This record gives sequence, structure tokens and C-alpha cells, in this order.
Amino acid sequence: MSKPRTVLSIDVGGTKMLAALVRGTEIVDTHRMPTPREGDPAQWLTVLFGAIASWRGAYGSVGAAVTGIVDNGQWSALNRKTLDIPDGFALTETIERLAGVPVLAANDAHAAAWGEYAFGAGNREDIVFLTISTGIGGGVVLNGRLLEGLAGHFGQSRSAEWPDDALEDHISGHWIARQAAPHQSGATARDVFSAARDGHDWARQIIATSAERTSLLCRNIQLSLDPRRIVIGGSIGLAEGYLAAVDRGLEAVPPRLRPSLHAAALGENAGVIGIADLAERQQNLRENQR
Ligand code: BMX
Repeated sequence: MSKPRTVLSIDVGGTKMLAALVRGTEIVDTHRMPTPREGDPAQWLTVLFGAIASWRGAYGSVGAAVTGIVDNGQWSALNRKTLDIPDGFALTETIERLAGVPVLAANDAHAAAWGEYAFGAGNREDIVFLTISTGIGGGVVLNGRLLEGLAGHFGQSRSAEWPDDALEDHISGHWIARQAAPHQSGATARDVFSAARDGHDWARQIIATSAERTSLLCRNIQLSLDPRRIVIGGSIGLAEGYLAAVDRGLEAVPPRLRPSLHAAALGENAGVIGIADLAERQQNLRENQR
């Protein structure tokens, strides 16, 4: 088996951007910065590549895992509240111009699903990956194949209770922060988990409501796809006590219908490791076709 080559992975989420030099499952170097809320994706990417200019020459391809939908290298938002991306942004073309090497782009939760399937808690079995983060994303690996396009976009689900809203707008990090505003002005989701740890009932109730709704979502995923396991990731999904609260919400579910929940073994690196492997596979395919 040849030694894996170094890939530049970038993970652009609704709250942060993570750049990493990845070799197989080894993270060689990282750079983090908040995802700008002003400007456009070309400006965000230019700033990010400026910050990692010293890495040029250290990687032979780029994997880009981004919040939103990626169709043939074109990037669009499904929920502009999660990140306001213009429709059909030329993502791979822009990154190829900045990096000067081939680029593979995919949805962030899809990339993380592949990372967890291949190297993490997925154990190379059929899985659904669910990230509870700024929004709610997901990825599905069935019979060793990562489903693309809209597949896994559980955060965009509609419900009878909120027919005009994306489900994530009533569960995720942005929702948690909005619920906290009357109790702690300017609170982020992270602040809410700190307040809950410090014993504040208002914070514990917000988290309990979010977790309860995630339990329901997991039950519906199980009935739709019947995966061996649902791997949970994301800044909220991996926050202290959240997964346990989601699991408690499933205690009364009959065993055959009950999802088997597992924490993402690769944590916040699932996306960059997953997209690096997908980019490396595409690069090998290109070279074998020459
Ligand atoms: C939204 C959607 C998904 C994304 C998910 C998690 C947008 C911009 N994003 O449902 O594509 O996977 O949020 O995104 O429509 P994150 O930023 O929380 O990782």
C-alpha cells in the first residue's frame, strides 16, 4: 500500500473555517478562523489561503468540505441562516485558482460521514452521520457508497409543527443561542453549555429541548434508512452531556426501532480527514486513467 500523500483539506462551516494538512488520518498542521459573516465566499477563501500561504508546495490536491450543497463544483446554501452563500458559487474553480492543484468539493457532513465510515466510529458498516452544529447536516454511506446531493440534509426537514421552517432552525446551535438571548445577552451555544454546567435551569431546559428534538429526528432516520448506527458529530452533538441526553430520549423506544448512537471518533477532524481521503481517491483515479 503506497504511503498516503499530503492533501490540503478545508472545512467551511457556518461558524468556523478549519484548514488542515492531512496525510491519511494524520493531521500534520491546522489553521482555524471564524467563518466571516460579511463579504462573499471568494473573499473568505482568499483570506484563508493567505493565512496558509506557507503551506504551498506541501500538498498535491485540495479537499473542500463545505456547509451547503455542492453540485458539480458549484456551491449554494440550502439555509441562508446557516451561512449566506450566493447560489451557484464557482467553488472548485475558485480554489483551483488559489491553490494551483486539483480540487474535490463536497458537503461538510457528507465528508465527515465518509471519514467516520472509513476511519472512525462507522466501523466500515452502513452508517448515517448526523452533525448538530451551526445547522444540522448529515451523510449516508450505504453498501460502501457515500450518497451525494441532497441525501442526508436532515436539517432541512419540514414538520407539521413548523411547516415553513427548516427543522434545524428549532434545534441547532443558532436556535440554542437565540433561546438564550433573554437570559444572557449575546450568548453563544457554547455559553449555554457553560451555563448549564454551572447549574442554570434556563440553560439546561434549552439543551434538553434541543436534545429531545434530536431524539425524534434519530427515530425518523432509523425508520427511513435503518442504519447499523447513527454517528453523532458537530460542536453541539459532541458537547458535554448532549449525546447522553439524546440517548435518554430514546429509552422508551422498542429495541428493534431504537437507533444505536455513537459519538464521532474523529471529532471535529471527521470532515477534513474524510474529504482528504475522497480527494486522494479522485487523484488516484485521474492518474490511473492517464
Ligand atoms: C445546513 C446546510 C447543510 C449543512 C448543515 C450543517 C447550508 C448553508 N447548510 O443544514 O448543507 O451540512 O447546515 O452545517 O444550507 P454546519 O455549518 O453546521 O456544519
